[in-house]
Amino acid sequence: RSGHPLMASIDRRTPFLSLGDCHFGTTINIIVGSHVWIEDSAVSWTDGRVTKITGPEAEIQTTNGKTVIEKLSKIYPKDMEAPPGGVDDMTKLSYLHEPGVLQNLSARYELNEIYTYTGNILIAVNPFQRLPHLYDIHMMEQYKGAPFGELSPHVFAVADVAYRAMINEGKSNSILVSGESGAGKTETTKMLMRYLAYMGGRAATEGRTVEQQVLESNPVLEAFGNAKTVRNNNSSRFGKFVEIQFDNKGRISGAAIRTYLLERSRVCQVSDPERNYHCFYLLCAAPPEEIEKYKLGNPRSFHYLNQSNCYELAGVSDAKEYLATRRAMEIVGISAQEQDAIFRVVAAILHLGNINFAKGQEIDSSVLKDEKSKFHLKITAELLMCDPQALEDALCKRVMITPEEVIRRPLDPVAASGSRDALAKTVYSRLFDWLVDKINSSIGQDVKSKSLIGVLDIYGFESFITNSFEQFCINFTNEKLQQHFNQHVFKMEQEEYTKEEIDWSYIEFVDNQDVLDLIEKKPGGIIALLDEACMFPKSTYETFSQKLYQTFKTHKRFVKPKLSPTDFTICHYAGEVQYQSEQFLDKNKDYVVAEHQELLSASKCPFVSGLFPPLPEETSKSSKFSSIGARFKLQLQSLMEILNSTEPHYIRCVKPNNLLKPAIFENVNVMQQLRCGGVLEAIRISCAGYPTRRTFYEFLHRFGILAPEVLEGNYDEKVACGKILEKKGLKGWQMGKTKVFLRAGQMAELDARRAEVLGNAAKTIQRQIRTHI
Ligand code: AOV
Ligand code: MG
Repeated sequence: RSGHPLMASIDRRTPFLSLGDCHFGTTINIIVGSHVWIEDSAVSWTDGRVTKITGPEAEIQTTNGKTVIEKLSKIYPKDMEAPPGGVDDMTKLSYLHEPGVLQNLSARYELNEIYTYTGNILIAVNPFQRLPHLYDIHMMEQYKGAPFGELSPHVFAVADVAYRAMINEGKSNSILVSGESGAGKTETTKMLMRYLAYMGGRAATEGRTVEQQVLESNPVLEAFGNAKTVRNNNSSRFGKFVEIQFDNKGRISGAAIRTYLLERSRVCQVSDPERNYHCFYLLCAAPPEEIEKYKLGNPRSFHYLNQSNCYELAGVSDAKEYLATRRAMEIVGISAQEQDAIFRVVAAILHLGNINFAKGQEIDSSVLKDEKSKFHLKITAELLMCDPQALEDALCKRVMITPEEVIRRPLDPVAASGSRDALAKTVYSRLFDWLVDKINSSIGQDVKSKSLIGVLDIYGFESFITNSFEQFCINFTNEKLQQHFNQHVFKMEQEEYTKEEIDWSYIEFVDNQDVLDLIEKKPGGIIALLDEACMFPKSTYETFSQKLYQTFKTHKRFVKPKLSPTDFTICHYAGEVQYQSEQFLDKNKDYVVAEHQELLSASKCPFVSGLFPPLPEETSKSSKFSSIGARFKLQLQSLMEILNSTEPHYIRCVKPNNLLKPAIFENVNVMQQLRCGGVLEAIRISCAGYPTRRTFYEFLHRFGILAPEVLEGNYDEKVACGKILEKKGLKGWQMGKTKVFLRAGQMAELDARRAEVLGNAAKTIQRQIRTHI
C-alpha cells in the first residue's frame, strides 16, 4: 500500500515476517548449497544447508541433524560472513531478518556483550550477574562526550546523548525504559541516573547534594514499593517517572518523582513463593531494641507474611538492608522522628493483620476472636496512637446515616476481616505516597529549569493465567507507551521524509489507536463503563461483563471468550490477554471507609493523622466513589504530555530466560519480547526506509575524500554529493532538500572505502617520510 495515511492500520495478526523482504534491495536467491535459517518451534530458528529444491519447496539439512522440507518463501539466507561475535548495531547486519537479529543478540550475549543498538534504540539483555567494570567511574569517563556509536553500545551512551542534546539544544529529553518483569528496567534506570548525576553533579562536597538525594531515593522507594515475585526477586510494584531538572550550566538543580499505581493487594495477600513488600522483612530483621519497641519478632508469626513460605532472598541480608534503608532515608531528608513513625506504621500493619474475628452474639456481628487478637489490637492501637475501642469499632461496625437517625450496623466476621484488610491497604498506600511527596519536597523542584531529563521505569506488558484490574491498567500503560514509540519511530521518520520532500512509499505499521479507544474512550470505553458500573449500586461483575459484551460485540480488539461467562479478552499490540472481571468493580473503587478516616485523623501521632487529613465538608459524609481507573488514565495523559514535549530515547530490556540465571539465552522467549516491544517493527521500518541521513555539508566533509575531483569541480553541494554516490556505484539513496538519505548498510560501505583511501594515504605519507629520511 502506498500513498498517504501516516498511520495506516493493519490487523495485528498479520504475520510479522515481512522483515524477510528486506535485504537492502538485493534479491537473495536460494540455491542448492545455500546456508539458510528456517523456523523451528523449539529454538525459534535453526540453521542448515539447502540440499534440494523442488518447485516452491526446498529440502534442508539442519546443523542439528534433521532433514526438513520448507517453503522457499519461509527460508531466510544466513550470512556466513557475519562476524562470529556479532555486530553492535542491528542495522549493520547484511541480512536484516528475525533469525539474523536473534543470532546477533545471542552471539553477543555469549561474550557478555549485553548491549546492542538498533539504530537509536538500545537493546539491553539482562546478564543476571554483576559485570565488573561495566559501570564503574572509568567507564563513565569514557562515555562522557563520546560521539554516539563510537564506543560499544551502553546505557551511558544513551544518557550521554540525552544530556548533550539537552545542553546543546536546550531541549528536554526523556529516556523510556521498557521490558517485561525482571528484564532489567529498574537496574538500567539506576545506571542512567548515576550517569546523569555524574555529568550534572557538583564538585564533591560534604553533606547531601541534590544528585545524591536523587540517587538515594531509589533504595527508599524500593524498600517500600518492591517485592519478590515469581518473575523477579526485586520487582517494582509501581511505575516511576523521575524528572531530573538542570540549571543553565547543566548541573542538577532539582528533581520530581512521579509514581503510578502501587499494587495494594500485596499488603494483605501474598502467594507462595512471593513476598510482601521488602520493608516488612527488613523491619523484622532490625536491631533488637527496635524489635522490642515495635513488638515484632519472627516474620512467620504474621498473617500478612506467612501466607507465603518465602521469607528470605538469596544473597540479601534483610538486617543490612534495614540499616541501608535507614541511611538512605536520612540522605533524602527524612528525619529520625519521621523514620520512627514510618516504621511504627509498618509494624502496626503487621499487627493489624493478626487481628481475627469470630461471630458475635447479635446476628451478623463480630467480636475479636481470641486473646491473641485482643493483644494485637492493643499493640496496633498503641503503634498508631489511636483509641483501641475506636479501632475495634472501626473494624467491626459501620455507621449508617439515614435522614432520620444514625445507625451503627455490625459487620459479620468476613466483612470485618475485609474492613481490616482495607484499612491496612489504605494506610500502606498513604504511607507510600507520603514517602514520594517527602522525597520530592526535600530534593526540591527547580521551577525555573527549562531543561530536564525524564527517566521512565514502568511495568512491562503482563499476561498471566489470571489477569485482573492491575494487569488491565499495566497493559493500558503499555499500549500508551507503544503508541508513543510508534509515533516516534514511524511518524517522525515519515515526517522527516515528507519535510525533505523525498519519495517514500509509506510503509504500514501496527497502529494501536483502536485498542486505546476501546479502553479509554469517553464515553463508551471500558474504563467509562466500569465507572458507570461502580456508581450503580446494583451492578455486579456479571452485569458489567454483559455490558462489555453488548457494547463491543463487533469491536476488532475485543473478544468474548467462549468458555467463560464473565471473562473478556483484549487483543493488545503484544498479544491477547484474557481478563477476569470478578474484582474489577472493587479494585476500581477508591474510597477510604469513613470510620477509618475518622479513626486515624484523630491519632495522637501527628505523622499518622497527617496521612489522613480531614476531608472537605461535602465529601466527608457521602462516601463518594472515586475511580482508580479514571485517575490512572489522567495520570497517564499527563505523563504522555510531558513525554511529547521531550526528545525521547528508548531502551528495550530483554529477559534472556525465566530462571533468572546468567548465560542462558532462550531463543523463543527472547523473540517473543522483541516482537512485543516493537523492536522488530522498528528494524523493519528503518531498514525499509533510509536509516542514515547526513546534511550535504557533513556528507562532503566525510566522503569528499572519495572523489577529490568532485570537490574541486565547484559544484553545488547537493550535486557534489550525488556525484560521489554515483561514482561509488551505490543505488537506492535519495537526495532530500538539505540531506542525503542512505539505505541501510550504505554508510558502512562508504566508510569502508574511506578507510581504504585513508589507509593508502597514510602509507604514501609514510613512504614519503621514509624516502626523505
Ligand atoms: P525490572 O525492573 O525490569 O523488573 P530489574 O531491573 O529489577 O527488572 O532486574 C531484575 C534483576 O536482574 C536485578 O535484580 C538484577 O539481579 C538483574 N539485573 C538486571 N540488570 C542487570 C545488570 N545490568 N547487571 C547485573 N544484573 C542485572 V519489574 O520491576 O519486575 O518489571 O515490575
Ligand atoms: Mg523494576
